[in-house]
Amino acid sequence: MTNTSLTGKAFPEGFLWGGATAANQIEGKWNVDGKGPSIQDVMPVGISGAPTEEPTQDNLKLEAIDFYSRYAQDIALFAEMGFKVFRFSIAWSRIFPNGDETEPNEAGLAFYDRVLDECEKYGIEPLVTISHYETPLHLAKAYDGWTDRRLIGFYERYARTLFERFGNRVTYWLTFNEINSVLHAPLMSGGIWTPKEQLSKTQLYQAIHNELVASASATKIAREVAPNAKIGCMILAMPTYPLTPDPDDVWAAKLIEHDNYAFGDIHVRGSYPGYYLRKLRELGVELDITDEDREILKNTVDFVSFSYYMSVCETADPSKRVEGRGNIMGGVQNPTLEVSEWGWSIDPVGLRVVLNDFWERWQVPLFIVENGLGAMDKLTEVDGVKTVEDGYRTAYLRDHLIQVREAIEDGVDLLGYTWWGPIDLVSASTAELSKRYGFVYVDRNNDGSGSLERYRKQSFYAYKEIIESNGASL
Ligand code: BGP
Repeated sequence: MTNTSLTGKAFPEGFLWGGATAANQIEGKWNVDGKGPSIQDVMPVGISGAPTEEPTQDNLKLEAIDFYSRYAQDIALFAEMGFKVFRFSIAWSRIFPNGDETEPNEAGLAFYDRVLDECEKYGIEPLVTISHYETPLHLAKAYDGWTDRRLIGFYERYARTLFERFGNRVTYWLTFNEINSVLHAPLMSGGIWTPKEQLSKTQLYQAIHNELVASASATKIAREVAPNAKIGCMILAMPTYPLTPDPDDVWAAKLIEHDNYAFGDIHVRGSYPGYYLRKLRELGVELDITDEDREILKNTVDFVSFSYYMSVCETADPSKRVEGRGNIMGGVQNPTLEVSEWGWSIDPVGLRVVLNDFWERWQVPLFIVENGLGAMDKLTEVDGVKTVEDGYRTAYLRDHLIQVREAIEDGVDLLGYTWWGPIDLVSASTAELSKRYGFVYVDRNNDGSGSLERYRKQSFYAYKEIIESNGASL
């Protein structure tokens, strides 16, 4: 059901419209200017297969879309669409190539100064993710990633370096991308080298604890060295509906929601909720939590950000389970929804549900920092100009934004919306280029061929118009 009564209503003044990316999916130049390898450089098939020992040429992320060389041109395209905000991540291994050094790599820092120069040129607000699935490879191999609490110290040094260097230029920061995804993708999300099947629950939940402490510690450091910074956590949001009205299905769905809510609860409230402690007890997990950890966790966030692509269902009845495909965590297929070419359910109303749930639960400003449609695009020519006729992408964008406007009308305090990814990039879960999200087409293919030229798709003009009217044209 779409409430059309809001047609023509603009979004709040100052609403931050823009797009979101991650270093490993756009930058390329994986070993240039002192950058060390990250886990992504050995994940040629994303999370759909095992990592390689060393970076291999078939890994599209090594060159990605070469944003490292073309950032000025790309940011100019974002400015042309009218972006107010650009979300990008800093590659940890550009700043600390191995992750455990004591001195940062100046050439890495200088690159992000150049990116910020371009943003400032157009009055685009940067939104910086400190860690987006890019743990330095050395930390994964030598420490088993976040299972080792020494990573807290390495991350603190990295975060402090960023706040000191960029704190006067960047207001909005996210500590970890989709922090809850570590439950499902321990290597990509937690830099954990031990294969998922061999990882014990204690190792996994200790890694989560270590990340949560590191996140809160970054907030504490920011308060000291960059007092104007606003720090947010970032959650993979995937509302879980009961498959049927059977109360057992309702409770099964609630348990999945708890798994994800826990990360927001801890970031916003500063301590572990009762349902989470119960889960740890039932799993027989005893965590190493110090008194100092408990104090650090009290450094709570200024806002909650999240990605939203889809919803799922859950059932307590194994005979009714039909597994759907989806963004990292998947779930039971919702029989009422259409799916994308990659099998992800398309559910604009689910975005309104998430916005209302999160707002009611946490009462801190929210930020939609990812939402988008991955599709097979066909480059074509209209009036002699190369473009993509991607009405399906514009429809997805509009349908979701209409629900966002409804949620704002419901009273949700929302800072902004960044589309994932405004320019074609390498996908995270499958490491391919044919899964295109962009308003800008990049001529590069799964086999690595292509000129890297950029072309405006038709959705480019649609988003431009939406931004220009501050949403009133929806
Ligand atoms: C999120 C990640 C992104 C991004 C997006 C789309 O989980 O934060 O990095 O890639 O999903 O997923 P994919 O690239 O697998 O299509």
